[in-house]
Amino acid sequence: MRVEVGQSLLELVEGDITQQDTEAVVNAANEQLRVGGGVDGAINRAGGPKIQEEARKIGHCPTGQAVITTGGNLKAKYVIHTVGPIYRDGRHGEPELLASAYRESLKMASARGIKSLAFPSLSTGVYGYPVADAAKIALKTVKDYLAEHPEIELVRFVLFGKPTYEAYARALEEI
Ligand code: AR6
Repeated sequence: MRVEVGQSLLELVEGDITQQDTEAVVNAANEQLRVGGGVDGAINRAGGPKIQEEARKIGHCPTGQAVITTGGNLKAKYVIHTVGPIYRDGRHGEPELLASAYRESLKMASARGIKSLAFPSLSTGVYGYPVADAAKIALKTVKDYLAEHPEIELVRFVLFGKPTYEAYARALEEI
């Protein structure tokens, strides 16, 4: 599924974030920037130790912020590491922090002249954010950003498994 937003493209695909040929891929990291499971584990396995070496030097990333490292052996030249919120009940700033994680990743891309990037579904794995809610926030935040930032040509959401893909497809129709 793909839609045009201003001069940019917003794409939804079902697949594996480590296989993307966008200039950057976004990692669903933790504040300590220590290798975990899910997307983080997959990116570090596929990209090799250089990613973690650079991440360790950076050391920390607050929830809702983003940092950048090499893409190591990935096709993507860069990994943008962002930290989504751990979901409690949705009343502890989770929606704002999730939107911020997407926005700060996009701002990092703009600042580095990166024209294409791939996002996973931040916070909806280990961090427990309900997918239907997270999808709306993710897509709205990216759409709003692209409408004002034509320098980003492509944002691709890479959704793991059919249920997640379908949740995003529904959310894109709703917003
Ligand atoms: N490609 C695309 N999506 C994937 C992949 C993949 N290879 N693998 C899993 N997903 P998660 P979070 C999906 O847990 O909730 C780590 O331990 C997954 O099915 O990766 O933000 C970090 O170190 C789910 O839909 O991220 C943190 O401690 C989505 O990606 C913590 O998990 C996000 O799941 C972050 O948790």
